[in-house]
Amino acid sequence: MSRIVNLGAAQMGPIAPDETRESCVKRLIDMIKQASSRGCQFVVFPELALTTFFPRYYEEDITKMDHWYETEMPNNATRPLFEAAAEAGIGFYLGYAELTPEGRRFNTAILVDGNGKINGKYRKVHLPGHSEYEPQRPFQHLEKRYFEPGDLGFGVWRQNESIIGMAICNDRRWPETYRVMSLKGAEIIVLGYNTPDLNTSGKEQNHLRMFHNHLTLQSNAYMNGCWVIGTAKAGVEDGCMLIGGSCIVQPSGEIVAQAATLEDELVAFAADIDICNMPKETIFNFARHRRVEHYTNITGQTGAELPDHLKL
Ligand code: CDT
Repeated sequence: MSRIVNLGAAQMGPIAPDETRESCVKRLIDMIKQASSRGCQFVVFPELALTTFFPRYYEEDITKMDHWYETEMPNNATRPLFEAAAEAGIGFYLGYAELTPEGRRFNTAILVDGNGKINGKYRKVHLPGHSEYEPQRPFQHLEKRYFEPGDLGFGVWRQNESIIGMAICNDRRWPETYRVMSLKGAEIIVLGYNTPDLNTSGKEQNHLRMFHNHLTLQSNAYMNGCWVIGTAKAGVEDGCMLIGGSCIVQPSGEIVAQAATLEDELVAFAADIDICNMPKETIFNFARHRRVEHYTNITGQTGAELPDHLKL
């Protein structure tokens, strides 16, 4: 059997701090049009795709950052994206900063179906960085200041004849992220990212940043028998270099499509979702092989702890 879904990773180049939502949305719509001409049915945009990566800026009074957040979705600025995607029959993943009516702040992604309806919402669980100003850093990474940890868990949704799960950026470095969704039947796990590279040259210099990016996506695709899409915001954004390397990974762990630039760029692949079945029924047949009695540390503790017999 084969169940083909045409997938796209729609990488964005940098977003300047003064770039408007309308301008970002226009860039996203341009990529939806490309996706349509290439037959895509589902497209993944980056984390915080409507603004610059504002957690690099310190502000004492958090409410002075409110203009970076969306208070409703869709809103006047983003509605044209929903309409353009619906017209093309394309579903999408979109990352943005969410400010709730109660004043709660989350790093959020939504799953929108091919009719322009929000089908699912995810709020980033693993928030990297710090909450106070750290003068030794060339760039701040204040996600712990501007967001609370997500409160929705790792959901999965039926869309495009597949089961899709969402994560955001740093979540991709944690195997629990993928395993929880896989245990809920995920076949495609999608995420956007903003990953700084510590130079400002406009070139990716620390090869480990890219190696670890792909290592996490590829190894977890393999170990969970699922498709994984990772989509970057890339290039030099307000002086801060962000890695690219957006890609689509098949359940073997191999990359089947990868961005070549650090700019707005769509990569696409006709994915057979049924190839998830082979690993899920054999080597990674969870029901047959997992031994949960030996996994209690994973949910019972956060930090590493020596077992009693090794404590001095
Ligand atoms: N956006 C995001 O989660 N970025 C992190 C970088 C953390 S470096 C302080 C990442 O894991 O790519």
